[in-house]
Amino acid sequence: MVSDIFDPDAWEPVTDEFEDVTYHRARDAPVVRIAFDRPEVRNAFRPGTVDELYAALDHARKRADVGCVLLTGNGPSETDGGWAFCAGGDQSVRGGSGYEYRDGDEADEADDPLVREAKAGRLHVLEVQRLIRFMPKPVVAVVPGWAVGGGHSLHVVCDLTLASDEHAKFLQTDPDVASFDGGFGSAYLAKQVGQKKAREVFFRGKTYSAEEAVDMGMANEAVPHEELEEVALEWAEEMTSKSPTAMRMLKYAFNMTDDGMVGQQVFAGEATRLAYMTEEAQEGRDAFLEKRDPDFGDYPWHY
Ligand code: S0N
Repeated sequence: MVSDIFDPDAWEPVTDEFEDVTYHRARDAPVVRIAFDRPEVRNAFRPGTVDELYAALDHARKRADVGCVLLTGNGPSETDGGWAFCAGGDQSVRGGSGYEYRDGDEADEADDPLVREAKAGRLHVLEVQRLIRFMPKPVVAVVPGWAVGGGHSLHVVCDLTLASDEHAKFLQTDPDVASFDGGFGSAYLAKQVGQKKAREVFFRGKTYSAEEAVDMGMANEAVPHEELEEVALEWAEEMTSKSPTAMRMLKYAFNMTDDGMVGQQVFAGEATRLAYMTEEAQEGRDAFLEKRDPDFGDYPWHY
């Protein structure tokens, strides 16, 4: 069972190799669904979860036939019926300097001690945040239950958030467990909800309903729980019907104002890709290869 509200007829597995994450592709649309699959711990992530999440997201990033990613959490928990998007870092594997691989997983089994050392105590969910941020296609957080701590930060960094009106709950516990997301989780949240509200989220640790999250501007819409995945797929189909180039340029344009030189670099990289597609750029390449001076005389100085 993936999730009570998952429609198996709409999706096919991309891989069954993962342990903590499920990864599906829509049968009839260029859309993928990536889900935390640890409902018994409210989809908290351990290092292996983050590795799998990164691998799935990076696969989706590179696929030219994928235009939208739905990021969600499977559920409900078989133990108590609770729903979660993600409850952040798994506190049971938190060591002295970060989250640790345990129980004979990949890092423990690595032959190379340098690899083992490099993998100990990492905070690599931040690499996942950057992947979502810089992915050239929209990522939608589909929130069926708790979005807490590092799970809250993940929904914040996603392009859109769709929430279950019944079970979605938004909570920042970072300072309760002596953790702090000083990047997108807090500063970018403040861009979405304003400084006072963002400080309240972290400093008071209140729980917000889906409706409150929408009112605050950190979620886009709340829909009936049973319809959550159906609506998410509709949103994805709508977005993937649009121009891929325009969508990519828009996402990077929205990012650029907050992302400094890196934002400029990412946006400019796409501008370079577009420029490479022109005859003018090809004249530059051909002149070099043909060992002659380039002739740009035919190309206009647009205004
Ligand atoms: C999610 C909560 C509010 C749900 O409460 P509820 O519904 O009453 O269920 P519980 O009975 O509490 O939980 C059910 C079972 O799930 C286990 N569990 C839940 N969350 C976690 C977790 N995070 N780690 C491990 N186990 C978890 C419960 O223990 C319970 O299992 P049993 O029954 O066996 O005890 C509530 O559970 C809650 O508050 N959870 C903790 C939320 C939390 O504090 N998360 C960590 C916050 N910090 C981070 O995520 C840091 C992330 C990070 O890596 C980072 C690093 C650097 C910079 C930034 C970040 C960042 O992204 O923030």
